[in-house]
Amino acid sequence: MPHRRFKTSQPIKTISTLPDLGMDAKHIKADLKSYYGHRLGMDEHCKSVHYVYEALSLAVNDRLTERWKKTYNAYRKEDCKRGYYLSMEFLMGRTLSNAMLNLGITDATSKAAYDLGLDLEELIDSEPDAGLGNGGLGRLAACFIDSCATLQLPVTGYGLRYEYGMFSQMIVNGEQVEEPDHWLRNGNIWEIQRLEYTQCIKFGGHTETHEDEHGHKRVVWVDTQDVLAVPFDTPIPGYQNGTVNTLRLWKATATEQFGLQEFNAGDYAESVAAKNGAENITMVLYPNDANENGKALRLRQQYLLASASLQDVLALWVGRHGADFSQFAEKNCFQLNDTHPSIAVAELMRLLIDIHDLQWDEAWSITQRTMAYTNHTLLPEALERWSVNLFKQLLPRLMEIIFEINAHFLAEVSAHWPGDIDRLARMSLIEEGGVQHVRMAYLAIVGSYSVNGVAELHSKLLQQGLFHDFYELWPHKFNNKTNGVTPRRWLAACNPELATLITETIGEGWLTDLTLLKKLEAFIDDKAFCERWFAVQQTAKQKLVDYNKQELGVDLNVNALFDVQVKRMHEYKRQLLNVLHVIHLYDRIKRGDITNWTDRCVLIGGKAAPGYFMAKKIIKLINNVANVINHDADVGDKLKLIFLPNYRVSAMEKICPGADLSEQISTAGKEASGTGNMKFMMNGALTIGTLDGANIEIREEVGDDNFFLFGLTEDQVESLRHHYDPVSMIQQDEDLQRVMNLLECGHFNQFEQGTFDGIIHSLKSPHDPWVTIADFRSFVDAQKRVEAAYQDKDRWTKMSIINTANSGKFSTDRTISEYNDELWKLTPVFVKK
Ligand code: 26W
Repeated sequence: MPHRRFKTSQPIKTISTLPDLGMDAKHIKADLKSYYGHRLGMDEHCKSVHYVYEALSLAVNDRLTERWKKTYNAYRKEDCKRGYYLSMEFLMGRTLSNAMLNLGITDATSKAAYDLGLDLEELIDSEPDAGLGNGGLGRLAACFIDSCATLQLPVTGYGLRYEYGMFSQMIVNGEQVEEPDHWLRNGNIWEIQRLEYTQCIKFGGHTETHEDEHGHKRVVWVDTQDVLAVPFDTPIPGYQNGTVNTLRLWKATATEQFGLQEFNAGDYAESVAAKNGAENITMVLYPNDANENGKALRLRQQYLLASASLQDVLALWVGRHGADFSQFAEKNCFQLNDTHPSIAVAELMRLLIDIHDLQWDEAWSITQRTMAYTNHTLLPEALERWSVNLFKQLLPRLMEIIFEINAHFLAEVSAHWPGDIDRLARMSLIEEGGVQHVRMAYLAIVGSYSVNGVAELHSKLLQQGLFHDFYELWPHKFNNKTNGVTPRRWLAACNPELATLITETIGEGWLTDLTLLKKLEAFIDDKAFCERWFAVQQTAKQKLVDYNKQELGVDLNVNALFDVQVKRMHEYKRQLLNVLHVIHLYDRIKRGDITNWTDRCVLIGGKAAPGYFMAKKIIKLINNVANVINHDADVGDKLKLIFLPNYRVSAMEKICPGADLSEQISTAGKEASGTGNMKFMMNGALTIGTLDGANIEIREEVGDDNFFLFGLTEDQVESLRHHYDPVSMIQQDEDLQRVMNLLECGHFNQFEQGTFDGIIHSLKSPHDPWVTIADFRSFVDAQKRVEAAYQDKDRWTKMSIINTANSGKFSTDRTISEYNDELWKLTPVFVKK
């Protein structure tokens, strides 16, 4: 029993009455000083920015906490339906500036800081990123919970509190070197440990079956090695609306019993070491993006998340409704962020049957009415499959339940398609052949009432391809929810100058109804407005120049076209195509083909999974090409190539306001949606892109004239595969031939012979899945259209305005409203401010 309770409620009432905190500069300043001096024990001898950051954050956090309690009580009082977003990743980034914005105290805090002689920007920049995610999927989860709070929906995020987040990336001799990201080193003032909600998680052991007094079969899971899951809560404020929701992250710790065997055997040290085994579960985020690797530790992580979260929700339910689960499905829903938490389907069955005494059919009906699954990728290598042997060993009871779900499911398939043996094998939750595997995506589909993709094209391809059999069986389950990004972080907080210009032009209100940005279109012929827009863009570019100078010591020309590609390094995203184009521009300079030249800075950033050899080679290539180009006197300001190390959320906040051109150049059909594309568009960058993911919808919104389209369509890519001949394409294109010659003659690796052979080979292979060479000519032509547009400043500015004006669809407020209207059906709860 970790927490003792009071005998009467009297002292609780007395100590819990608090006056509302002041939201003005005076009160914030007083609290900041008090925290600095009293809580942190600092005085004039302290030279560290960190303590001031901490004092300010504590002051801001107090203002979140008082709203947090009101929200919690409002939800309790309403007894409303609740939503839970289950995700292995929440890529939150920094908290302070977003908290100030959403509380509406940015100006007051700036004034407080100014009065105290503090540089607020410096304090904000001293906060480490909470990098508890890989990329798009993790950041989407963070944007989603921001929108849920802004829409006042009672949604809790459940995830894992990794001790080490996404590794930090260093570049040494052009190569990626990974360093552990100990983001909690200096503590984390935003979280509260909630020991009283600790859950116990079972692993290993075996099951025993017996009959209970009613003659029902009962299974008990025994001889387990238990681990505790301790929750840490972070407040998630809505935009100036009094709502503060919760992100609950679980940390694994050892039970008292853990290592007891060793202890009793007299081996104290071994027993302490055994505790590490438990704590290791949430030690580190797996840095694989779109590549499953079947490691037991990851399955443990997934189970800990699912089990702890479901037990937590069930405890809340039982506390209120006792053993009556008849309304559970009407009052609760779970959104599974990809298959990573999909073991929750089997775990909910286990908890309802083994712990809460429900019968199979009732438990299954509840499960199928509460779970919903979002798919985030079509890449086959990303689809999670766990070996049945591993499953049996680690989670024997869950394996039994999955087999039983499968038996019921296959009976349904047989009834639908009698005698269709092939289909049974195709659809089974268990993949046969050599080693048996559990197909986690199929478990998620079978156990859910909804299956969605994250952009129109992606959802269509799921139905026609990957999940076609399931679509035929249950067409009603399938739907699309095009992604978005939160405009609070990705416009108002990261680009305050642009936000101010927008508000001065179209008034307030757009930040919570982003479609209002459309009103900006009325001003595209207003000369004064266009000039201001241009000036704001130039200021943002200058900031990016300063950032590059400070971080990398490089000088960029603010008048050059800033051409940016930042995202995880992956062959399908085709950073290589970008490099081929850069080499082509370099070649043009070298051969004197520079009439009407447009100066260009190409910025590329992103992390490669540590075990992804080819992605790491591409980083090396970018750095080597950059080294040659940036040191060539003939090139000068005409062309620069920069690799931005350690790309992360806080870096994107500096990068996206200053970009002119957004590179969204994946092989058509491979990028499920993309969300970086939306951040750039919202900030007025123009897109050069393929007909892939949400690019298609971006182009629909801005119109063909305001989007630089190139490349094969998804259909064309698929039919090309049968007769793809990159070598002859190279022969037929003189520019491309010259680019390949430069690569092949070792121009970029003079002292590292053969280091890019793998890259060259993959580009020239008729089996290259990403058909990079096939899109080269079309890409170069589109880049020429970009240059022509950029040379006409007035035209470019108009296009930029049109992009921002039409980005309204890509707010996660729209996405979440669709999830809620069509799937969750939660009622907003207004919290008294
Ligand atoms: C098991 C290893 C693993 C890890 C991460 C497999 C798959 C993933 C994710 C699905 C990768 C991911 O982040 N996908 C991205 O999700 C974004 C949000 O929906 C989309 O915008 C991106 O297009 C998609 O690549």
